[in-house]
Amino acid sequence: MSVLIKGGTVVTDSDTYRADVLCANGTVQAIGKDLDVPAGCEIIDASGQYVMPGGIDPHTHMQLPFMGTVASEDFYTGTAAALAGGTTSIIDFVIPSPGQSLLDAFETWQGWAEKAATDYAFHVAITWWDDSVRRDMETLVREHGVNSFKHFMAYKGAIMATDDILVESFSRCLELGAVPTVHAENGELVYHLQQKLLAEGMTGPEAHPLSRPPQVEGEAASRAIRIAGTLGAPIYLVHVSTKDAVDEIAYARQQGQPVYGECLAGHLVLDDSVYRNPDWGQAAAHVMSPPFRPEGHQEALWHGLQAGNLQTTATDHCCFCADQKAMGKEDFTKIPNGTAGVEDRMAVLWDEGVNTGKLSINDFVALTSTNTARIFNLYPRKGAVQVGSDADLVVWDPNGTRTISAATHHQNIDFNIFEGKTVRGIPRHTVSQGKWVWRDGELRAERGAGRYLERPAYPGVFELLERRAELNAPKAVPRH
Ligand code: DUC
Ligand code: ZN
Ligand code: ZN
Repeated sequence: MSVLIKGGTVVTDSDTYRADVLCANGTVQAIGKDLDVPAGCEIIDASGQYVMPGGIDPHTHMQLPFMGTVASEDFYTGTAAALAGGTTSIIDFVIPSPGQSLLDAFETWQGWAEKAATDYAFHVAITWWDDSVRRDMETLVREHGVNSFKHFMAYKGAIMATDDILVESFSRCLELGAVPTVHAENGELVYHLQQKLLAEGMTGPEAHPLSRPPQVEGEAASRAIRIAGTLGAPIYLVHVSTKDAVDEIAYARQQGQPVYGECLAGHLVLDDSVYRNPDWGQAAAHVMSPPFRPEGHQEALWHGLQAGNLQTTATDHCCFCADQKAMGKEDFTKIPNGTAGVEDRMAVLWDEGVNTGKLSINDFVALTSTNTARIFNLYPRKGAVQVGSDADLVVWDPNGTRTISAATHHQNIDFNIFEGKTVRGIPRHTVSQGKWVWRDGELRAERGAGRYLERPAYPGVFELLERRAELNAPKAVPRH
């Protein structure tokens, strides 16, 4: 089965040109003007539209067991929704319970992910430490294609990685050629502030952002960056949400440190007023960590993207429905943390980034797929439109519109943080592994079609440094 995407404009992180794209056997077979139509080939009319690499969401939590419940979106429903949004790969997180073998947890997540409709990879969290963790990290890198390890600096008493663990694990990552990543929030401060707020009688969702103010993220970002810097390891900060953390990243990069930052579509457009909604359910539905931030931080994130200090966009897609959020009715610290977005990330970034002139269309590609593929060693299989790359593509209609709503989205959650927002610029068609799976509103996601993506380690930090230079290379692309 082959698919010809005809008459569109190909957009990569560096180039924009008119060409047809022929996909067969799961890969891109040819790119060129007026390609011949092979017998039996399906044709996607892309005239007036952009043909771009399918999105890669580097931060999702499908069916995560968390805070006494399990995320409502599973690997099938979540990846199907991703396809409807133009995203064709995800990187999810294996999160072992403290004391649990990393390899056992990895096997469990692999089992859950078998039903995925898109290709997927895993970061593995380091939630505790002993010699077996050290050994298992090597096995994961060498035998299972894991090249990134996640550290939660928050969630004290649960999955928090303390400084001793950060030092051991970052050092081990460096030896193995893997990228350490961090959820940067000072867990001790969060715990302290949570107890204080509860003692003062603040039990509702409005207390959530007060328990995790921007300094809590800035301090942890600085600490993680400096620990990595001292050891000579690279570091990637997930869901950077504050000016405080962007400034830490910018400063370190200026000193030549290989530091990378990710930001979430939600943090770019929402602020902390969502927690002051008098409707408890509406406010609780926005409880995630880090929280939405006071006005001003959003602009700092956009500047971080524009300046190249933040390189990737993600969602932290982690769905909990109203009945699950209700677990924290009497105590905000028990509201399961998480919001959705895997279906909406690309359209929100286009609407708020490209339509406003903040980003070029090439920046958009870099920020939705290519940079992630480069940092996590999936490029050019993913994040590219090249002969030989996987035929994971999105045909983007810059004039199409959609009003985002929980009533019409494909995500398995009863709430949408972008509810009512009308975006201009939508994924009209999505091709995954060479198959036309999103056809102008018709979703043909296939349960179990997704493949596990092995991500080889880098030989060492030096190659990473080279790639960082590549990422930072000035591009002669005018702003859109
Ligand atoms: N933050 C969330 O909001 N949910 C899952 C994990 C996390 O760090
Ligand atoms: Zn996190
Ligand atoms: Zn997360």
